[in-house]
Amino acid sequence: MSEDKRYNPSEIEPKWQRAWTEKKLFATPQDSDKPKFYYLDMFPYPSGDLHVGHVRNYAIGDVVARYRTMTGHAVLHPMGWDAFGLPAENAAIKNQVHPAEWTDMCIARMHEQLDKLGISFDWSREIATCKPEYYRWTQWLFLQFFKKGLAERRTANVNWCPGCQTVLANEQVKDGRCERSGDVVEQKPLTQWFFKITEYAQRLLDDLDKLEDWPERVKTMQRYWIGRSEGVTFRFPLKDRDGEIEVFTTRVDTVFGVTYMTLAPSHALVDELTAGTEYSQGVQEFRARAASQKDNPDPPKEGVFIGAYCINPMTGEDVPIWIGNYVLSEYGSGAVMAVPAHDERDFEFAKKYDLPIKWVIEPSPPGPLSRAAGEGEDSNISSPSPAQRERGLGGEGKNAFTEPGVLVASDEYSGLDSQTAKTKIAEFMEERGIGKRTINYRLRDWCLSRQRYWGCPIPVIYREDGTIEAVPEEQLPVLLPTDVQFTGHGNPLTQSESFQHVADSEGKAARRETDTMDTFVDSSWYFLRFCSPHATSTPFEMKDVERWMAVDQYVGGVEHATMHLIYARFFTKVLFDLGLSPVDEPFPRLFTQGMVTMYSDITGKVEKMSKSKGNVVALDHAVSKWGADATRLATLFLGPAEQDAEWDKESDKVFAGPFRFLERVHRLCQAQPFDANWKNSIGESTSEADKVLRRKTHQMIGKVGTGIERFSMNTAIAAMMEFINNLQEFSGKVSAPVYAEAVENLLLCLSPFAPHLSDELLSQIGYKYSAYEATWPQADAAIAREDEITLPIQINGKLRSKITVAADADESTLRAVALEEIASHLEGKEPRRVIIVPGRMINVVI
Ligand code: ANZ
Repeated sequence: MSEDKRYNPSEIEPKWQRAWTEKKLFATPQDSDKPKFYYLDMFPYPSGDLHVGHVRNYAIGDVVARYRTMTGHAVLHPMGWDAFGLPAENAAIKNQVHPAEWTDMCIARMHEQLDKLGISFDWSREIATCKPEYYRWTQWLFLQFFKKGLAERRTANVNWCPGCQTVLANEQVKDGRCERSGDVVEQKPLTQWFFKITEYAQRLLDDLDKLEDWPERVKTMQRYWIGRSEGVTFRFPLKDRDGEIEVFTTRVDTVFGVTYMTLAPSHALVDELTAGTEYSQGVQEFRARAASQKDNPDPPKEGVFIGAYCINPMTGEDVPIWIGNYVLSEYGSGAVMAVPAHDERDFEFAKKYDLPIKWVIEPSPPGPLSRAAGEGEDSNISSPSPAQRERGLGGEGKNAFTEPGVLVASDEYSGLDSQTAKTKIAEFMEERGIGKRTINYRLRDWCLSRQRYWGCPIPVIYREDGTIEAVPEEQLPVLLPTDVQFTGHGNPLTQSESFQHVADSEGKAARRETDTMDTFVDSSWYFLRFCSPHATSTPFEMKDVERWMAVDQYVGGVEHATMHLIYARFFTKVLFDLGLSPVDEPFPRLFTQGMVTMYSDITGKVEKMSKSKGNVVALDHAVSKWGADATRLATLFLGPAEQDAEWDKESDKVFAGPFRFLERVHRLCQAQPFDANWKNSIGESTSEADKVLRRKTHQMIGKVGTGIERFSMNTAIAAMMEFINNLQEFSGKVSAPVYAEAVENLLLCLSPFAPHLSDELLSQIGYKYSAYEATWPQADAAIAREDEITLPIQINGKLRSKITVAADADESTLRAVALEEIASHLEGKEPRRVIIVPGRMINVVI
């Protein structure tokens, strides 16, 4: 073969990329009658350099988008940038370059790299959340929430770095210290903005059932995050003073076993109850200690007595009040009626501080139901073990008994089962007006304000009297000022005079809000903006969102299972209620792809590919050495897309196979002269070789299509790799039309994976257009059907032999042929059983 006929991606690829761009090939079809398909990758933060881990994500998306286009869909496949956020601001502090400039640089870099990969993005729809034309509408949407009462200001504790004089995000706190300055981080109450997502908790939970095409584990994570629990809220009056403590409990049946009360350290009553007492000092010390453990998800349970008592409304008993580090200030009412006999946390706490433990629930005696179940696994609950009896009687158990059971030592409720007692006690409390049944959610309102520069300014002002005024819509966007310094101290926006000093609607001096929004706000509506990226009088136009929403396939990392995917669902529901969105669920079909990992010399472990771990194979390097097509293929061939995949440390090994495969495609597609007229003459092909190659061709088409639809890109590629062996085997042995059918279909099937090479070779066989404009080939089932199949024969589960039979052979034929084949193993005996798994195998039991 002459030199110039070698596969040379560096020549082919830029040529086709130019051709596609010139032709605007990937422009979204606007007024097409075709069914729409909106494919969306979670848009990235523009961090600058892409590596092969990123390539995998975009390559998966590109395969699906190209495939859907070829199967007759009008595809929307946009790309944009989640461009506000901390890294740009940190870069500004470090390098004294404005975050906007820095971000633009990174975006340009990443755009260029994605172009080198030949991804079919419609770049005319590119958006960046940090641009005024985008954040103007983020502000507008905030105002709609504000007007609906869904955005409000209240006090909340934030991470405060005394050194930097600034609020830190959780991810900036490492082991209780500021990641940048190393100062110990404090908890400081500050006024913050919240979106009232808790008002949507029940709908967010219920509608998970509608999302049939979501991975079950993502739904489970959302259910847990929302965390619905049913219980009773009621009050313990304070002893010897006015006031009461409200508690939320899911186990009101244990109320006769309360032996102390535990408040969150920051509970509003704590200061009031300890002011001026000897306990005040201890409380302060305890709070400081608890704050320093904030990052420990499961610190040892600790607390202090605060010198006050309340009264159990059901027993009239005095209950000592403690504060404890395991009580969350933000859940329920921030107070727990402690029942150490029946709650593990309370038990651990009571043991530590020698507090009384009172047993009020005993395991149920075996009832008719549990007897019917016989030796079921629940038997230890229904029939008490000696240890459980001992607990029930003497309270000497080593653990809490946390199951429901039968009440003891509970006045007139003794003898009732937990469920009945819960209802009766709740009814009693409701009648007396001391409590009521409530539903609680773990989900918290979304704190959206950040004391940072590089985010979307919150469009409100404060009048002199402290009241809030929304910035009039026609004055949007509230632009980020440029007269600021990035020193790392405080929020730069508070230094800008021009930004802060404004006039209110009456012309009086007012002050502008200097908080900006959490970047999750920006990413909660970008999928709508992609439908109308250039709208200037609305965030997006109804006709466009009606055309494109919902997203037909959303793809991203499972790390977004909760925050982003809950916030975006919440936003969509609010917009639906406001009449702004035609759908109330944005992403009916979700796929979570795995990460690419690689051994890191720095940590000595296999880790997610990342610059900081020094285990990165850069996209630029990969493309310049192996070409875009081989790079795409290499990342897709790593394994099932939903699973993490390890990149070999000897990186060239990963590329070599896919590259050789493409070389063979390049060579073999030119091995026989191409018969451009094959469709008309193929019916005449009759030779055995013709028949076999045609069958392989149609089998390959089928496998590639199903592979793509199941996100099983590696099996689709494997099918083509296998097919190239067939092509080699049959080249020169089959008729021209059959070879042409094989070549043309291989190139079309390959085109979503290796679009440059496919278009190059298709052009050589006379295509005047791109594979992207062609129709996806149809697998003909009749041609694909095997004449004969080979079945393994097992004897007692061990592989012993194989038979080749007609593909449609019936069971009795299979049985006869199989038994004859293994006659020597049978030694004249009749087999006990013959199990035939059609099309798969035969198992003989002897
Ligand atoms: C008494 C009790 C007795 C409880 C018992 C449990 C078992 P979920 O299911 O997560 O909603 N609790 C209430 N508020 C709390 C807070 N702010 N921080 C920590 N724990 C809190 O849990 C509800 C249970 O968690 C409540 O029921 C309360 O303890 C505790 F044998 O009340 B329970």
